[in-house]
Amino acid sequence: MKIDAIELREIHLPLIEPFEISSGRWEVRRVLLLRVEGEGFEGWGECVAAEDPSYSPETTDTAWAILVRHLLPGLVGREIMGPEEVFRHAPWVRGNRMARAAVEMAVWDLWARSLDMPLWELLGGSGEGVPVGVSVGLQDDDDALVERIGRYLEEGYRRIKVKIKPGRDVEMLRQVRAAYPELPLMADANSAYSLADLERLKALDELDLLMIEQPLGHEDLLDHARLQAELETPICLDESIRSLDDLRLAHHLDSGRIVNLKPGRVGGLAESLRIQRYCLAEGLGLWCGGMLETGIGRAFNVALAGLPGFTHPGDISASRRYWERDIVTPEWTLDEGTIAPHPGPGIGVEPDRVRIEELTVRRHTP
Ligand code: OSB
Ligand code: MG
Repeated sequence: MKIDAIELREIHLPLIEPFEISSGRWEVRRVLLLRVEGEGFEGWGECVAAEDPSYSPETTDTAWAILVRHLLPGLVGREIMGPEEVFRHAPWVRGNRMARAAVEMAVWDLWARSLDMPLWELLGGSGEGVPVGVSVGLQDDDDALVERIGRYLEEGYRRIKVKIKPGRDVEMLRQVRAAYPELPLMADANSAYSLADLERLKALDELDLLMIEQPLGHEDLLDHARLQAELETPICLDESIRSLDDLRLAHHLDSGRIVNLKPGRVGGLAESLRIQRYCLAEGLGLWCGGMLETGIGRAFNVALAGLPGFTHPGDISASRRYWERDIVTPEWTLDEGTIAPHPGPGIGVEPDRVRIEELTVRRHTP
């Protein structure tokens, strides 16, 4: 297929409420959206980079620069054999996986639409609803957290992830556990600890958590291995896994036993599929994470999470958990704790062009 046109834009979309983690705080998402055209079809992608480098070194602005200067030039007019080789013209571009993923995923959508096939089917999924959980940001106090969790459980979410940081961890989780003894519960530290906190981290073992996500440094696989050897609770890696190569090393070291897979973090769906197959073959736990995506990015997560090997509910929540109004129709909704991919071609949801236009703050057409 020949890529006939590309349009990159930045939109600003305020979250319903601020989302706070140990390393940062989100209030308004500055999201890059990509629209690609080919053979009379259209595909959409979303860049998950955040406003500041508190989760990953990439940001909305670095992704914009890499896309405009290095990834998009040379793409329009190019004949491609499939989404996995969309960057054949730029094999020398290193890292910057969130920027790459935005293009790669837009081309997956385009490809699926040109085949008149849903993306989940193209990836090999069943189209069934995927079990989902919710990730709860740091709250002002423990009562607010317990109350908030109760509301999400009423909505049907099947697993609760709580953000933790030093001083807001063991005691706080004890309160949650006391209020909900049977709850499938886990904690995400976003790299807030070091091995100097070993005793505190070991105290988490008593809380019957499904897993502890990314307790240590965002690149520190060695200390994660040392920690995993001391803990009963499985460690789940998020920030540390930027590629299948990272995962192979983590597995070799036994740095963790579960992977939070975010397609944006690893450069797109092709690398996500490699990681999914590896986890399946090696018996590692796997689930699909989130980056507070709009309904466009969410569609890719829903399609991915339906593949074999996904062992836990994902951080894939309904549109209304994040936005007053999403930028796709229909919005993503929960059905008995699951979210189902739509049967239509590609990502199965339609971007709301009028609204996206209103939210646009800059655009670029290579
Ligand atoms: O660590 O998984 C994380 C959001 C932004 C950055 C990092 C993380 C998160 C989440 C939210 O936990 C997941 C979601 O609901 O999209
Ligand atoms: Mg995480």
